[in-house]
Amino acid sequence: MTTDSESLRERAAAALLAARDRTRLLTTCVEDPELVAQHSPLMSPLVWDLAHIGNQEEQWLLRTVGGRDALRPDIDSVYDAFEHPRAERPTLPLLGPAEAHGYVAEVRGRVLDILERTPLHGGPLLDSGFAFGMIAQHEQQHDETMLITHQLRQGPAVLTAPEPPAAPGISLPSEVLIPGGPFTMGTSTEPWALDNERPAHRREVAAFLLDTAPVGNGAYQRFIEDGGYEDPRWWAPEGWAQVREHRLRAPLFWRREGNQWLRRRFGVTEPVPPDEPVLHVSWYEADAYARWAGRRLPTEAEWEKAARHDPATGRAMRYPWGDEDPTPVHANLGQRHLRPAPVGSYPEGQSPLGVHQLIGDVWEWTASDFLPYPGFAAFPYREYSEVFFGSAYKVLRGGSFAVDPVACRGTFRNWDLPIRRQIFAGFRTARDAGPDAPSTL
Ligand code: AVJ
Ligand code: FE
Repeated sequence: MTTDSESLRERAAAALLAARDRTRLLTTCVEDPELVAQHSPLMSPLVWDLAHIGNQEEQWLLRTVGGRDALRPDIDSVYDAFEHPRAERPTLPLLGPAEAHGYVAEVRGRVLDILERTPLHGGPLLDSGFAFGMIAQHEQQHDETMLITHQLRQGPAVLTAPEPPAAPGISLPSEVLIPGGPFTMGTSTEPWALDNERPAHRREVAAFLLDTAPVGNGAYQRFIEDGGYEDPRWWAPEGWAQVREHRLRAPLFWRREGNQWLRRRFGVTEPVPPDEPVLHVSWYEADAYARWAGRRLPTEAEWEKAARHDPATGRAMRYPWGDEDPTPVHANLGQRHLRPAPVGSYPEGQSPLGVHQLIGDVWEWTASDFLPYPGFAAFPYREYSEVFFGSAYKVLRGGSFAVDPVACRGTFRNWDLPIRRQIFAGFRTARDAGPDAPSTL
């Protein structure tokens, strides 16, 4: 990556523009009443996300980086995610759709002017245009959140996208051996990496076997058909309690009709495709499936070693395929498609050891709690990551079809509560390799 300041500026401007194009799509494809409505108590009204995107941009880029006077300090509190849980956001004095669109456009106009005039060095917020990259990632993360809201929304389809590529008809081995030995986890050099991805540090990982691809719907159906949701042996106690309380028997959005499973996907009901990674399962469902299969979820360190460690050089790469930014041949990212791609669809995205689809398609639940790396320092604000550290949240890795490349890399960490099912999450499983397995180094 070049660090020439004009190209950094172009990169920042392009990232902001791409995020805004997507935000506009997600907030103009429905009528105004649908923007203001709350489609699920788990989500904000779309119009809250829209103005929250602008408010974060105002706070960080206009006020902090640009040193300009505040534009709408009166609305900071309404769009503070910590002051107001999602369920209560519809009752707040929100900007209406037209006002919210006008507000984000006004902020953006000033921010592009600031980007032109600001040196992209001289401190951690400015270096390599970090603050601009952080805000582009923030907007893209809310775009994914808004896409989840669209998936929860009732009514006919409003979003369309081309189908993902068909998988080449080659059969893959079911699992891949990842040799034991140390690797470098996290990063101290990726310019737009967020605080929780830092710093780079060595980790010892024992040899293990990892599924070549995420668990597919067909395999998950065998768990269901084998009585997986009726047998407490497979479930963590809290997971079993959730199964009982909500009478769970399949992933969210699935419905049984006769002897077929159907699912609703962005307003369309269709048969569940067996070769596609399973989606909309909680951490508890992933954990139960793995136990039923005689396996376990990979730890976060195992996942990252599989995704980044190059056994030929001993070096940690940015992505499974190398250091090159993702392109459409590498991974299903960026909402180009409105679904995960069949297993085996991205041979060019595989890791040196032959693990497929680590990046894109579905977020992958890991066994790990969301914890800071040794040497972690909150930056630029504690509420991005630090306040979430602890045992309440589980880490997800790899990004989904709904994640933009700007917010996806081998080091990127996402987290959520283990009960959550509306997010675009699936999983893959692992097992220990045992004492005779090979080791690097
Ligand atoms: C990293 C996806 C868990 O959406 O809650 C958005 C990202 N942080 N605004 C979230 C985020 C502040 C965050 N996740
Ligand atoms: Fe936010």
